[in-house]
Amino acid sequence: MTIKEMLEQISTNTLEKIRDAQDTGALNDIKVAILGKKGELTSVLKGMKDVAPEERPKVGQLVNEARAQIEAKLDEKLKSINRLARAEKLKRETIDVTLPGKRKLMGHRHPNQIAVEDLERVFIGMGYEIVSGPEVEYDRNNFELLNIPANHPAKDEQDTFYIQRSASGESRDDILLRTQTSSVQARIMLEASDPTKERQLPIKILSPGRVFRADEVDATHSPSFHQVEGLVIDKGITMADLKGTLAQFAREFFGEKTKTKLRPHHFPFTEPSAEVDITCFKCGGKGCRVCKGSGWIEIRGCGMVHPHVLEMCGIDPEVYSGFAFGIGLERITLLKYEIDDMRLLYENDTRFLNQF
Ligand code: 2NL
Repeated sequence: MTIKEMLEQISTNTLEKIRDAQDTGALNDIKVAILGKKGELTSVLKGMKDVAPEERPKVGQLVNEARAQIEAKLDEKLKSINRLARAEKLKRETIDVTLPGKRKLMGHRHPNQIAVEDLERVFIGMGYEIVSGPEVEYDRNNFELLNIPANHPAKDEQDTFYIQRSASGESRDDILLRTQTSSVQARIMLEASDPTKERQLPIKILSPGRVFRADEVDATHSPSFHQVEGLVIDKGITMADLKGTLAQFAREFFGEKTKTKLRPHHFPFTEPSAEVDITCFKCGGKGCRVCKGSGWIEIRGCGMVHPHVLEMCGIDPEVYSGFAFGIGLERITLLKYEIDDMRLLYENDTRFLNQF
């Protein structure tokens, strides 16, 4: 066989193989077998030494032509394989944009959360700082510093959850679940009266948070509920500041026409103390179901911080005075949404929760 015939045969065979190749792997095998270092075409070139010198340029040209033709066909086939693969991939990934979408279930704020954020917004507007503290507290922060003495009924085990550290065999009665967020206020007062601490007087804080009482569950009680307490301490704070603050809060939270009244009361941590009533936001004071016919709604207690409390927290009552107030969050939520059973707030029945 002449070199020319050999070249023709290699070309014909190779082009056939290229045509039949199914994937890029097969194409690569062909490339190596023909054009590679030990490939068929390469070995033809190596046989050039046996060709007559005057024939060599002609044969060389034929080899180069065959090579160029094979390379071109390889390239063309590679492109067509890739084109096909791409078309198939696109077909697999087709999205039918006319299909109906899957509705995502969205969560939303719990009515208690809506109420606490509304409350916070009003007090932030009046310059208050929102603070928090631990739910597990020392007796000292929860009771002692707030003028609630050892024999006070609130400290009874029937009312307060005590934490027993029995793992070490040790039993102590000075760690408890806080019964009021005043424990946070006590911590802040201690901090502000310590000259080594960054926080100093005056104080203007709001402490929303979870509190605990050993109560049986019913329509108005739960062993765990939420309180929002406020505390302001500065030079020259009076009962007028307290009344003005609560009146402004009531107008912003319950409506512009809401009136506020203070009724004398007693708390161990304030002197004087009062309970806060507002005109019913539902009937405006005429008497209805929400206010049980009285025209007034009690929204909880307040007072001037007891001088003894200030003193125990390191603040001189001769220089500073302050007021404090406490609001039961659930009570506000129930009133605002006219819900008549507190248990609904904790049962997480979505038929109830979805209404807010
Ligand atoms: C209520 C209403 C109240 C306070 C909380 C308070 C906090 C400090 C000092 C003095 Cl640090 N008072 N908080 C005052 C009055 C009422 O909560 O009905 N509590 C049983």
